[in-house]
Amino acid sequence: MNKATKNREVAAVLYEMSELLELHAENRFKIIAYGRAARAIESLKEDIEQVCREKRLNSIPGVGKAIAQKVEEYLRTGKIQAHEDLLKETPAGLAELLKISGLGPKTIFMLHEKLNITDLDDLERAAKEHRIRRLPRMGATSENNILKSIERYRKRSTRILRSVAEPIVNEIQDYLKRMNGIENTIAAGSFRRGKETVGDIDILATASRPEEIITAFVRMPLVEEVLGKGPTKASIIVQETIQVDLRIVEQRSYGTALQYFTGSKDHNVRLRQLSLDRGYSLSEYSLKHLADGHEIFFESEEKVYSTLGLQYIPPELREDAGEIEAALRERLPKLVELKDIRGDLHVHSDWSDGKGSIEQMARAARSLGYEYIALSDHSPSIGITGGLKPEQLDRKIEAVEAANETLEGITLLMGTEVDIKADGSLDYPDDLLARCDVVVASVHTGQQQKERAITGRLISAIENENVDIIGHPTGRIIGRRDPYDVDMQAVLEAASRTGTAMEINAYPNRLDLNDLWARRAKEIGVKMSIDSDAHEPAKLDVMRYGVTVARRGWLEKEDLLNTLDLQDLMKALKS
Ligand code: DGT
Ligand code: CA
Ligand code: CA
Ligand code: ZN
Repeated sequence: MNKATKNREVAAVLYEMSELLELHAENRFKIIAYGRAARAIESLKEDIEQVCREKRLNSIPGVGKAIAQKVEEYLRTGKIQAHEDLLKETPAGLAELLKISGLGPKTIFMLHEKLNITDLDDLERAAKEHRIRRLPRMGATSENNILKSIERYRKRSTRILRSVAEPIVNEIQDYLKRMNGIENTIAAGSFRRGKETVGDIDILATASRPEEIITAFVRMPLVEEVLGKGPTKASIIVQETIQVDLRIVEQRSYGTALQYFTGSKDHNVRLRQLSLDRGYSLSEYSLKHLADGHEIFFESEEKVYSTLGLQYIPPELREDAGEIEAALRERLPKLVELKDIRGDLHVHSDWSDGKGSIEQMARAARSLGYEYIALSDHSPSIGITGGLKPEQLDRKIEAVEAANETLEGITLLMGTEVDIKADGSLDYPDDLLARCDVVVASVHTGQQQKERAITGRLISAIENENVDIIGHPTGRIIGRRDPYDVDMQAVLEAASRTGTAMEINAYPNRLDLNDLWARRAKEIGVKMSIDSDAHEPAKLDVMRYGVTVARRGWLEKEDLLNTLDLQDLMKALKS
């Protein structure tokens, strides 16, 4: 980050404080003071950190003692307590309205007072119902502008699936790697941390002549708009709404820069605090001795962590969720890896709604190096998916056995994804379920049920001794459908009691259990299974997205069913 960026960052926080104060109808002078200080720091020619170090913040016109202290606090800790407090006191939806262009805090305050608007949806409804034009200083035009701004804001702020970002990252990486003078290039930010969705893509690179790389970057064929371009950084838009930031640093700073731009912000704030406690100031460029200003440079991220006395923290854990404490005590988990996965227990074939035959699915699984695969086709009650009628199940068992005899190098298991019906009963009788090697039970209808009903429904499935795994346990489809209104804690406790596994569905827009619930499940002793839910051979490889979720959930190989070898798996399924 160059000087101007740091100044702008500080200014942005002060601007936001001024706006929040105005939202709370605070003292006029205070509101104006924050606004003025923000403007002064934004246009300051000097580096704000330098000014702060030299204790000259007071000399900036418009920066009084109280604000100087807050700026100092921000530069030291990465946040301002008063700012955090203001945010806490503000309904989240209301603070978000500040980001709609053309809507100032004064207007938002009025909308809140007069129309009881507290979030984006309220605002949109009020505009559509023409309730805004009746307010003082508003009219039909302002109403229209508000609707347009909401639309633009929604487009800008939609997060994209990791699986959508991945091919873009790969294309850009391939492009950059072919350039002369490029040393390292890597996707940092939330993408590297493995989040299920990313806000934007952050590429970090090291290169001897950064300008040339920047120039080539903004001219890549996939670029649709250039948002900004400087000597060592640029931002572009691809695929209409997806922002990609590129930063180039010197090779000697690669370790600290990668650490910084990987985030998360909360993790970085904690790490910077820890550095201060140890007498260092950590930045994206170096680690500096506070005592004498001596700078240490790191080409590797591992060295940054070890110098601070920490075990190396994998990017997936960097959310300030206890990882720093664990790293201090060398208690980080040994996270599961894709190569630990020995099979897939939930795939569909053309016996139900899949596109591949049993043999095709099995061959694809074998080429991934799996030892086993369970063909878990649907049961009949979900009509559209062509579920297997009870009498067809026998024929499929025979087909799986036949394929097992002809195919070498992989074991096929007879599976089913049996529907959990609205009353909690299963779509096959127990004696049929008992004939399957693997029973995945999932909810596909009545997802709108009230919490008690849907929780009870999942628990009855868990309590059926034939059920091995609960499929996509929350039913959410990212960006499309919310999770069921389920008491997941109660569900996990039931699963822990009965030894039923929970699925981490690896399909890129499902990914449930999510990272947080996976971690909770582990804590209460529930095993999990990462399943692709593939409906065609080529989709088996979504497994990697599920493994990433598991890693973010702190899971180790031992927490999963499908890291077991066939023999141990069969034992686990029987018990
Ligand atoms: P996203 O894009 O919303 O999915 O999330 P991130 O984590 O990729 O966030 P982004 O793109 O705003 O910034 C990338 C990384 O840069 C972030 O993870 C940590 C670092 N970073 C950005 N802004 C700040 C900041 O104000 N303070 C600190 N300490 N780190 C920051
Ligand atoms: Ca990002
Ligand atoms: Ca970014
Ligand atoms: Zn399903």
